[in-house]
Amino acid sequence: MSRIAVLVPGKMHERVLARLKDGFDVIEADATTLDTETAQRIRGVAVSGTFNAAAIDALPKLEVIASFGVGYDNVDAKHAATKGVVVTNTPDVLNDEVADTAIGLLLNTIREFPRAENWLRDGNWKPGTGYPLSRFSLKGRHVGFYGLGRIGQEIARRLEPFKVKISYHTRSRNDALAYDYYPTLEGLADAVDTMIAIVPKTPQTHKTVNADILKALGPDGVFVNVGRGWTVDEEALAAALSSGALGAAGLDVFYDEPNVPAALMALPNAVLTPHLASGSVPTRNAMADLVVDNLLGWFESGKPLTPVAETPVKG
Ligand code: A2R
Repeated sequence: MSRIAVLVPGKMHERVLARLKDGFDVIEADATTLDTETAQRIRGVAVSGTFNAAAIDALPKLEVIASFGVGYDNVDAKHAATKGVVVTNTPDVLNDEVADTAIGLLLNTIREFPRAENWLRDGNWKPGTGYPLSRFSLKGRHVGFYGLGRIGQEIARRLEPFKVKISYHTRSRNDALAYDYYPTLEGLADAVDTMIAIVPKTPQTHKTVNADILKALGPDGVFVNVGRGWTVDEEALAAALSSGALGAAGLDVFYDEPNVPAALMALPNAVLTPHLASGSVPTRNAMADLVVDNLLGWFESGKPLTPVAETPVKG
């Protein structure tokens, strides 16, 4: 019996490729450049980059797209749904890693550990000298979450022992949570001095962290983003950090990755990391396994493990 053909367009985690090659006929190519016969054979896709409507339309027998990562804004899940094509992502297996990263980034931003290390490595630590005291402390802060889903709640749980006050803004209140709820992002920004953004990239979240929100956080305010750069007006952020309207920022995600604006690069009060929140070997392996297990689940029993909200079947 011939094997099911699975397309892998673009770069993909080695473990996904190795496991897929055990059970599937793996074709590494772009969907829109395939010859008709090959395109007709493809029933599954494993992708970690973009898979748009044109790519979906190029594969008439497509049943499932397994996307690597929890954010699946790079896949046209709505279009897939209109064609009965299942889309899966890799939620939950990365929650702990991203939450750990968020706490590290928050502390690095507030206590300036990366700058202090550079200062030491540059040979500045001499008898009688010391790295300047950090302007800010985490102690006593009021942390507002913009987004409090799977990852946000893990970050919040980790923050509780730090004895900070925690509040949040989401579209709907979560009655299971004891934190203060703010129905608007503006209201949250007015109330808190520290904001952690962990919302998906959607039309509604575009550049919502703007000059007004940053100004509301204030000169002692700290902004951390581990969700998507799409959510932030980066020009306004750089201006606020530069003028002192905002105290400091820790950013793992950017609007146009891997292009980080020069204005942000030049700022001493910004801690910048290259979208590494889930980037450990164990966590990326777990994400890779979930990509493959979603494809196996679909083709073996018609049940993907983690279909996205738009998808026509439930797991
Ligand atoms: O709005 P709600 O009640 O659906 O809460 C979700 C919130 N959220 C928003 N909050 C305010 N305004 C919006 N327009 C909006 N859209 C979504 O973001 C929920 O609290 C949170 C998303 O949580 P999850 O769907 O569980 O996602 P997870 O696994 O925490 O990952 C978040 C994002 C990914 O989509 C990637 O972009 C990134 O983190 O790695």
